[in-house]
Amino acid sequence: MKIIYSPQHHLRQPKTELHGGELVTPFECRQRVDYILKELARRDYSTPLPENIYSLKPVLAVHDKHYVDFLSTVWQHWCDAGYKGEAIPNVWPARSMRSDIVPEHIEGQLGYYALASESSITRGTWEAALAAKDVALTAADLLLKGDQSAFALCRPPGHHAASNQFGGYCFLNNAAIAAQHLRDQGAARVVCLDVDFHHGNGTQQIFYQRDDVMTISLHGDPAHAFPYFLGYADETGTGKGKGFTHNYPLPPAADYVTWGAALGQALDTIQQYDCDYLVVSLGVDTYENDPISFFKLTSDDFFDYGKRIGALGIPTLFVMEGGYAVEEIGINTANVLDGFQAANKV
Ligand code: Q9C
Ligand code: ZN
Repeated sequence: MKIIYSPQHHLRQPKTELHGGELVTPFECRQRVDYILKELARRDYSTPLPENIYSLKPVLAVHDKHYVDFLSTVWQHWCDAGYKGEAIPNVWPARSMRSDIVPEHIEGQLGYYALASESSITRGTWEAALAAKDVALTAADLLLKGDQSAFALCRPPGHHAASNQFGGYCFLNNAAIAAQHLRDQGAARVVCLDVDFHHGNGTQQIFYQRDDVMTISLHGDPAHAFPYFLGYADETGTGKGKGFTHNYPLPPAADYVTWGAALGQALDTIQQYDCDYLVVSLGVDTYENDPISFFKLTSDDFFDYGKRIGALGIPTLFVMEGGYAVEEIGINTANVLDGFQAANKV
């Protein structure tokens, strides 16, 4: 399995994350990628390939043009407004107000395009997000050329990014951009399987009305976990997309017995759908020692579920999402990829 990676992820280096009423050092940090690369190098993986550069066309196939314009200029506008800190949203078009207006002031725009406040925007955020989408598209092109699998080591992650909102450390939805690219290059059906601890709200929203891209997410019950306002079991799609969204909200302290049973149902559903490609939003924040999550998967469990995904025999694109137990992130990620390949060898 080839690895695609861009050093440009270093351009995203926020100093702050609003967490528990404090500005802390962000959980989503550059060291995450360093640890993954280190572990992959220690195992049998070839040197990561650099990303090709793509236009904005595949981005605009899933994201709103005004949102993309906002992301590409927000840091400049924030600085122009005279603010000295990182760009953190602090007001939203909440239920009691209007959501049909995009304010002119950057503070208002920031709230309009944000779905949460933890993802401080800084210089370089947009450039890093662009590179992450190039990583995902380069890896998707490997599948289109016939590779059975590829790993897009994206950072920043993407699955919380909706068609016109950022948040949850995500700006461009790398997995959705890749899935749409696979469709546009000829695939009839694609499945996005999200195994990150958090609900893949962005990916779900982007494909909610469609039957050509199925989205499945296993995650901490949103009654108890971010993003709180999406990811419930009764969200199943709308219009012709009805029945093509699947959610498995799981309770606090869920271990591999519980999580693995939900995965089994998800894998059955995937088998019945007859897709050309599988895009796995690979977050390893389901790990028992993750600092912001509440599942109890062990490092061995990651190998086991990688094997089960591999046993499907579907060409698979792994796209990196979350995982914040930084020192173990490499082992857990590589275990999934190793498991996948072990299944594909037999
Ligand atoms: N301040 C991904 O895993 N809220 N995003 C966390 C700690 C946001 C997670 C609470 C979590 C976002 C890609
Ligand atoms: Zn996550």
